Amino acid sequence: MYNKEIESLSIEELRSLQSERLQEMLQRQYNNVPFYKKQFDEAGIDIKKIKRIEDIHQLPFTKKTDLRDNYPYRLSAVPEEEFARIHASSGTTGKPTVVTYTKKDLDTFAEVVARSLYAAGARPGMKIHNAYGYGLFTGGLGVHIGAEKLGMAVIPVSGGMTERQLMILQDFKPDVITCTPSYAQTLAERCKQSGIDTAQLQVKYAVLGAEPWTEAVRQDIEKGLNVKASNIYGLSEIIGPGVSQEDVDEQGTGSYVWEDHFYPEIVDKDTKEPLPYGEEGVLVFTTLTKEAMPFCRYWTNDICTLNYDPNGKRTHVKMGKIKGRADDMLIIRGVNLFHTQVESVLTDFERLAPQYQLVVENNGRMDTVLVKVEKEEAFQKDYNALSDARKTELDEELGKKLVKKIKDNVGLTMKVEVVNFGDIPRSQGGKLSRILDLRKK
Ligand code: DLL
Repeated sequence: MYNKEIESLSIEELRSLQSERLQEMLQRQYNNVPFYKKQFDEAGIDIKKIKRIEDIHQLPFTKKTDLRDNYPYRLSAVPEEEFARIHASSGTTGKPTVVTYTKKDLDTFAEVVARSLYAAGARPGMKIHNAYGYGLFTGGLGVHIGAEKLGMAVIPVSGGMTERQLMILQDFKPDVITCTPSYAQTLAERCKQSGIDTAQLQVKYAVLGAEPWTEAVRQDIEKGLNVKASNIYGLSEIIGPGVSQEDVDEQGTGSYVWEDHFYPEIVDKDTKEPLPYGEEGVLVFTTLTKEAMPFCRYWTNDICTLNYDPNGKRTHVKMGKIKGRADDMLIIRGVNLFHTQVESVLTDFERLAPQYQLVVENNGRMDTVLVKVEKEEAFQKDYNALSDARKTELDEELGKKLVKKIKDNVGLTMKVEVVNFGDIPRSQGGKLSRILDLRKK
């Protein structure tokens, strides 16, 4: 463990620390941010009465629209002279959401990322290939400061320019790589195409996040890059990467939320009531220590579960993989659909690669989903040598199996088109959208 004392606090100790920190945080919000003062006053909340973290459910939520309405700095709880860093996440429309940090916030950021990298297998003295974008995005610089704090050498590659990434992977000999899972897939594929034997690379661990991914993609990357891959989660509003992290020895059991800094809740997306561990809902975070931009019950819109793992190395709660964002959920003929549900189904198809796209259309009567999925590279070579009739037969056979498996697992009948290897868009360095929605808005 990177910070054994904190990472193995007893639950009682954690709750008591969280309660103390919650009170301080509420004071900071109430005294320094007119928006929160008004919000608490209007809701008739006396923050002095919120003494225990268990009382947090009485407090109002904060949403992304509150950040937009208070653009750029009006949710900051410190004078602008105390800002030490400003990041922003690019909104798809309009202005970005701006997040501010004090010097102490940057120390916290470095601490939680250092813990995360350690849990992912990284150790002091190792080298990390950081392919997250440097700039307003929190990924690049966030991982950077955490890796330095852990005592690693950072190779600040940033995203894109894949040829150069391959050269660095071979020549600079990083032990750890960090990027989005979709870009790790791109890198694995390009290594293969360039004849790079990944067994000869020094890289052993991949720390992947910033977008949803499933076991199907994990297997693809672990095989393709010859690494152990773990999940890193975070969002700019809460700090950036390093809000939670999967331990590389506990793969598939969820990611530890660094609860001494970020208090997680799962709430029902409609009733907004808190849900018990194990139930799926919207993830909500309260920042317990942030100075420049503290958040109370921030509605992330990410859908997942929280679970306490009695066999885990740490005492902090774990969050399951993100199924998707509530605003990215498709509603197809009354059925809720996340693209990760289709991705999960792809694990058992040896001849298919987890490179896919969901094309959503409306045929005038109803919404339809076409799953375009690629053939696996090796299978593609055998396939190319076949007669046209046999090709059609194989495509149909694979398509039929997949339609059935999707129907069984997701509850929807979708059309499937098995396309050639390389036909689906790849990540060029950052987050990749797997959905092409052609319905008229
Ligand atoms: O993506 C921070 C980050 C950088 C996390 C690098 C991990 C690694 P934003 O751009 O603000 O911040 O986007 C945050 O991305 O609400 C989720 O919807 C999604 N997301 C982040 N990590 C994961 C993950 C960064 N591991 C939004 N799994 C979040 C699934 C993720 N979704």
